[in-house]
Amino acid sequence: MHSDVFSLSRILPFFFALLFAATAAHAEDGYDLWLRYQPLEQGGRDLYRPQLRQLVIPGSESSPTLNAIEHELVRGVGGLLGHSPTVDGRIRGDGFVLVATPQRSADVRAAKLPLNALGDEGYLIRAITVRGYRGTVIAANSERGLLYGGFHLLRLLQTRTSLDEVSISSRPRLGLRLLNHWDNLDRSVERGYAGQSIWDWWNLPDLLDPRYTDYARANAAIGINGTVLNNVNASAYSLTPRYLAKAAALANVFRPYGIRVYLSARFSAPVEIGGLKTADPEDAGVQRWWNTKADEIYKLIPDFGGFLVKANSEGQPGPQDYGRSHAEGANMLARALKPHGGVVMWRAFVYQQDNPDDRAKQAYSDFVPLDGQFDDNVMVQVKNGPIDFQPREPFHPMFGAMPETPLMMEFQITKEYLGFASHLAYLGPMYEETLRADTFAAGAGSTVANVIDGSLYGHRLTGIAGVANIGAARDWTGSIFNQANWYVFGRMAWDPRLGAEAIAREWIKITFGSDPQVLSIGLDMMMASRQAVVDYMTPLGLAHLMATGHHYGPGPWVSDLARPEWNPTYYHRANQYGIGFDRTREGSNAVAQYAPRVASRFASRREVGDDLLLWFHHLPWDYPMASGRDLWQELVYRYDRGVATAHKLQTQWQMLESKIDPERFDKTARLLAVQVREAKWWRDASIAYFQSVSGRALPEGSAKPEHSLAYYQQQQFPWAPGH
Ligand code: BDP
Repeated sequence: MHSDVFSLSRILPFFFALLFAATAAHAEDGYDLWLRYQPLEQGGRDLYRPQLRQLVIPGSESSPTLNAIEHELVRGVGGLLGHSPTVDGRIRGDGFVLVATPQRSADVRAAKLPLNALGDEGYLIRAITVRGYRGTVIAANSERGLLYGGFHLLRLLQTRTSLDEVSISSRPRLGLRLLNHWDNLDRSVERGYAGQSIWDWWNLPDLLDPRYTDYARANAAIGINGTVLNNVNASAYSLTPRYLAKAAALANVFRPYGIRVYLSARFSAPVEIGGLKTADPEDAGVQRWWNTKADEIYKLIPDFGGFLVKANSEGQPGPQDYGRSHAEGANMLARALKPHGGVVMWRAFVYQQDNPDDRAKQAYSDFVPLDGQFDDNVMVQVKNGPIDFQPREPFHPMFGAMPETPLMMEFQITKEYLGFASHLAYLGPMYEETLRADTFAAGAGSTVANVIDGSLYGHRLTGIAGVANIGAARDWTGSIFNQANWYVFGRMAWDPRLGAEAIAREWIKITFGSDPQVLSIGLDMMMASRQAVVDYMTPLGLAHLMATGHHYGPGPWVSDLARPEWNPTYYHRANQYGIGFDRTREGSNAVAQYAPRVASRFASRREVGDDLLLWFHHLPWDYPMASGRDLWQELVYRYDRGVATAHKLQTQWQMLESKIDPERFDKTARLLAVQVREAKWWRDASIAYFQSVSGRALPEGSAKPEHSLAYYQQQQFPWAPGH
């Protein structure tokens, strides 16, 4: 008897361990993002265990934020090291982690740490000796700073960075680091490819999906501090009491994680839900309506962040409907928010139906003359490039051109024009390319990053927004690799000078573990991926060649849409003689919107570089390229290269089969197969079309498109997502 019980008690732990291993393996479906906290390999655990024995977070019982930090550290350290630290009120020995502001801890005060320069979101992490005991301190001026520091500590473990002599001090370079959700109240997501909206509007505020908390954790971990809940093509209903109560419920979940809620405001809301006859910003009744609305919002959401507005753009209402300027419209809303500390983020994505000028020039033409006219709680939110989130665009000429106005960056994280959720396209290099571009607006070194971080023109308000790629899909973003785009956005929002490659390394280690082969191959794949998409969709500076409306797949032949600038043919301008959009002085002169140094580079065929060549120049098919090929051959070469890289991504991934858990490996492998198929489709359809225009023979060795041009033109995708 006794021995039976004995053996059972010996076997049981193994049984549970097995069960746990099985569920843990199954649980690798991507839900945990960068909060996986899977056990480190033995060496890592042995390394950190003595350093992470005890957690001391004074005040955690009374502060929701400190409580969240404590939970996260217990869970994170516990998962990574296989045993949780004890939670104590005071330091009892070596291996403590003290997390505190000076207000909360005499030990932090006594250490006289250099906290002044950290602002209210920065933190430091240091090795420290307190009363003879050795440990680590995370200190900050605010609890939010501690939160970011806590997540940084976990990141150190996840990336196997030593804590010996650790000395880190970090603060964000940008004030507003926001996600923009283009989510509708019916749970559809404009340009969303990862399922329905995660906001279950109907059941809010009564049901609070645990996902909301995990969303907040994931964002806080990468430093995101705000979220615009609803689509820029906004419904006025978001501002009704019923929907404000729902937004308030989300704000309550997010608050401990330092995340504020913002809303997209529909300019005509006073008419649509307020019963007014006009939304004219100069009308006293309209101003009053917005003032009252702001008071109502702040009663429900005391830390409400403000409004994001798409006005007089693609059919949205706006101040120009009443003969008023963007500044007059923005200021009216800003005045309503001002007493509460809120901001207006006014989007610059405008182009006019009746304006025959180059679309790439229109936002600049509309906004730059308004510089100096915006109230001090208005920011103008500008897309990275002058057209629309294309696989590659030059930086938007507004950056640097409005010294009096704080400009916010708007990146797209969701891949509307880069293969939806299925293609692997790591966007870090694209963000980096824009942020590091030198506008020369105030001399050399006037990078886009320096414009948006306020340093170039001394702005206090600074920010960046990313159009989210998040949906109700189990893995949040439709693929594991898409998670990296959310991740890199957050990390660059914190510090726009961080490099895409360094962030990719970090993400791979956190996501797949520390195997060197996974790291080197994964890195190679990620860093090659965006250029591959450029190559097989829009090489050499071409843009907007996607099919109409849903933007799924190629449509370079489309030329019959109502507005000229909706047609791909408007952008590539190919004919029997050549291809490209002449934006030099002889053409639309869009180059003149850039500072002279940049303008002359872009205007020069030789200096502009192959990557933006056809964005700025219309050239003959036999134009001699630097490669020795002519333009036609180079175009085909790039399409081929893109397809070849897609194949390579697939082969490289196969090499990692034994090193990645089955569920994540398999899904990624299947998506890479889609990418190969669609890359070839893009290449074949585009070449078939451009060949029909150029009349040129394919270069030797380049395969004929699989189908006729007519075949590609007939493809229809009425149910493509996101539209
Ligand atoms: C375009 C999208 C469209 C958005 C618009 C915008 O196709 O769905 O509403 O941008 O940014 O990229 O407002």
